[in-house]
Amino acid sequence: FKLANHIEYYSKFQPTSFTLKSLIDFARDGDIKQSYKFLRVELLIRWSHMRKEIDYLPSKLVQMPSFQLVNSLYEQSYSEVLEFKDAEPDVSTLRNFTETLTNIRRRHAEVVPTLAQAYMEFEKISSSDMIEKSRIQYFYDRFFMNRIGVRTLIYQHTLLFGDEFPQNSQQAGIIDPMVDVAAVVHDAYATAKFLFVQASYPVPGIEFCSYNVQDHSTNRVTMVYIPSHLYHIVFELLKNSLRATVERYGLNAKSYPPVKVLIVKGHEDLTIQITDSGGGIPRSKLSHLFHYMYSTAPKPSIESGKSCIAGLGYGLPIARLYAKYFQGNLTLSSVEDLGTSAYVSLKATAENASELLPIFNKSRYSYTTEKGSDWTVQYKS
Ligand code: W6P
Repeated sequence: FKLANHIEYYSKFQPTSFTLKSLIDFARDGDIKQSYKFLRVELLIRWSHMRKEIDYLPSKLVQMPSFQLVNSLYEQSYSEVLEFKDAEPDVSTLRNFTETLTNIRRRHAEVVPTLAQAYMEFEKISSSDMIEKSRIQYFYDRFFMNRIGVRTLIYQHTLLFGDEFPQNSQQAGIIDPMVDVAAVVHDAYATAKFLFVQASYPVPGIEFCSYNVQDHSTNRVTMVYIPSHLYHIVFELLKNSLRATVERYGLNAKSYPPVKVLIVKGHEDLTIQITDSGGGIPRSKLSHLFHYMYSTAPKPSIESGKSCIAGLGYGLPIARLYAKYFQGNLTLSSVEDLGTSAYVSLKATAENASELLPIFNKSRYSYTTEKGSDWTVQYKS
């Protein structure tokens, strides 16, 4: 039985979308057998949906060596999970499965930079037209979103049932029911600051303000979330704001305007606004910041030598995917020649935070990334 037949079969099933609430409930009450029986099917379903979409990409992109490398990783992982199709959940099978998942997570660690590489290779041999660019943008958004979802489920299983443990004892696997949002922003700022100092860059300050509209007894904002996802989002934005500020005022300015962070927990949304005075960007160029193509082009910068500040390219589009993954969003608005505000909106309650997952749907295959019938829909409770 060939892999293609399995892909055909499993792609007929819809992926199951979890909420943060349901993931926490399962972390408390679920057992490894249930998780095993569910995941050995769900992973194949989610991967099959993505594999089907590859057939609609420009074939020259798919033929690039880096793309083929990624493809072969997925085929290997797919086959490995498929091996468990009829395996009874005895102790050794379960241990084996957990180990397999850990290996898969490691195997796929470099998928994002490798696909960035593939895009560059493709651009070099045949400059893509607008339709190809938007197809690739559409696919990369969906493929990376699928990857975030798969890695979340895999990581959750290995943390709950393997011999790795979460960073924090109050966590339910990778989910922290009481993420201190300001503390995560602080950590991200500290790391960005460290990188800037390493690169002999000045570091603008940071100012905080937070309001908890749900609980008037405190202005401390906590939420149910995956701390590493929040960290990733905020780190990317802070780094951009700090860098814009330094580039605007020059390396030797006497002082720099601080980056301002506003955290508000409302009834429906938890919003983080990050505002800089880094000179802004014209509105016509805002969308470029989320484009995989523009991000792969080498950027001119005032840095001499190489440093980590310029980032790996896909920081912002991936940060937006993390925000969207649980029904949030990330937007930028700019006042040209003044500064930029980034808005991260997340669901304030764990019941509303359901995974947004791409669904393969041939008839709906379009060039846009608009929410529609080729994404899971959120059912209102
Ligand atoms: C800028 C460009 C940018 C991107 C993302 C976040 C903040 C900022 N500021 O000037």
